[in-house]
Amino acid sequence: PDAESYVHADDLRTAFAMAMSQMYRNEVPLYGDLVRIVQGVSQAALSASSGNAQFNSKTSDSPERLSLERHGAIRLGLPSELRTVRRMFAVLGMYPVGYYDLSVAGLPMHATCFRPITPESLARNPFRIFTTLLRPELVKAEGGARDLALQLLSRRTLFSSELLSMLDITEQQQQGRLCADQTEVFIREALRTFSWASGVAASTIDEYARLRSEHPVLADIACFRTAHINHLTPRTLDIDAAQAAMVAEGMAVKERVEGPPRRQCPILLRQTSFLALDEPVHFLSEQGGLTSGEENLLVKGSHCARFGEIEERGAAVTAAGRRLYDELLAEATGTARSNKDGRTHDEILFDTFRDRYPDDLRELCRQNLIFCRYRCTGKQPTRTSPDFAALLGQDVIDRHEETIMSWVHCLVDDGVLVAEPITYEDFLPFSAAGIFQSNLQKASPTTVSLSRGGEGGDQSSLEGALGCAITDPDALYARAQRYSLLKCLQDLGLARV
Ligand code: OOG
Ligand code: NI
Repeated sequence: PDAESYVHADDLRTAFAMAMSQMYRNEVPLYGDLVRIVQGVSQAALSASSGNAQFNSKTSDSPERLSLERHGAIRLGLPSELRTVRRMFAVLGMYPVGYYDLSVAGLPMHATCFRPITPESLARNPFRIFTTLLRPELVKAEGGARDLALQLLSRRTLFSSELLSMLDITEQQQQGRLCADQTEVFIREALRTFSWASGVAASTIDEYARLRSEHPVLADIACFRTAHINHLTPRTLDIDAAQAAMVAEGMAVKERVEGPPRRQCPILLRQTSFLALDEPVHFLSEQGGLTSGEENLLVKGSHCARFGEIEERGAAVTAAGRRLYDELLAEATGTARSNKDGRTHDEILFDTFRDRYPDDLRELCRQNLIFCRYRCTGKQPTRTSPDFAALLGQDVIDRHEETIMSWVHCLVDDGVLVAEPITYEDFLPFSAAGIFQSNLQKASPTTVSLSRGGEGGDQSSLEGALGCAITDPDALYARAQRYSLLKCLQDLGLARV
């Protein structure tokens, strides 16, 4: 095929995300209600703030783009499943970024996020999928739940042969791209992998109950024939207003918004959800009855896992910014737990961050707490610059970071440069844990599933399963900031890039 017949991964990702959204609205009608509520809140926020420059910079997106999904989540059982999902997402321009150890929250899983990595692709469509993988070694062996889960997983095939052969072909094509005439089939077969499949289980109801009593997430992963998406998440411009609107419509909503408190200068990620629904499921009447016909699907039961979420994103924070966030979050969580003075959790969070996490752009930049993209305004600098003449190439900023940054901050104050926060594109492990816990009924305390508590993450085994390295998100933000600065130096005639 010639160059024009290939689809750009960014366009394919947009088509895929839209098809997934449509599928999920069909499968979970309440999710459609959520999207409608969020759109209403965004419209109201837009009209209330027309003319507010700071707000408008957050909303340079068109109204249609505003309501597009920003992420979804799937849970996988086997390393081989993750490997194929990695190949599938590569076609969509999504690559594994960041490692999330969920054992810190008592979940026998770890995760990565498949997302676009270049600023251009992120600007075109930032859709990402939070992808968890079971860590069977964290499920205790006694009682047989671990073996049962692995046995059920070994019997299922998540991917159609059509999809698999399409992946083989695509990987041989130019830059691993799909041809335009393959798009429809690819999206259809990819979505099949993530569909609810009419709620037909791959286990008997007894097997389901055994796994569920060990840990609900085990049953969610191992008892189904597909890696059903468990939620999708559109963006909201005002998550507190959206949460209130969800409550006003009578939705059962997560108790509180996860993440940092409400701020003038938003950082990281705030999220909330309506609670997972109890949905009808048809279980097999006999063990291993997968290949038999419909008559096997006799036993009615239910399963609670799928929900709808909303998110509001702020600035990506530096390592220092993250340390401060983690510290204040832990302190607020501790205070809320031992709460004596009647303040709500949200009030405690707000009070803990106030005065201790700077909330204006200039301070955030000066204290090197957030990543920014810098731009020249066109105004000429009047102060003398450091001597850049001898410095060329990528590492000019690394080697002279402090000198350059303090000079940059002066140029921002002089109006020669403007700083724009770089949006956080990733997730937060404790927020993710909060989302998980709100949407899975708790494991009974006597059957807590972690066999070896607190031994931490295992990034190299997740990378082994993926068959590639996981990109460090901070390296991407740092690169974007550095690139924008080099561009400024160049525009000011101070360095060659
Ligand atoms: C994933 C939960 C993580 C988020 O928004 O933090 C997540 C899951 O429930 O499988 O999506
Ligand atoms: Ni989510």
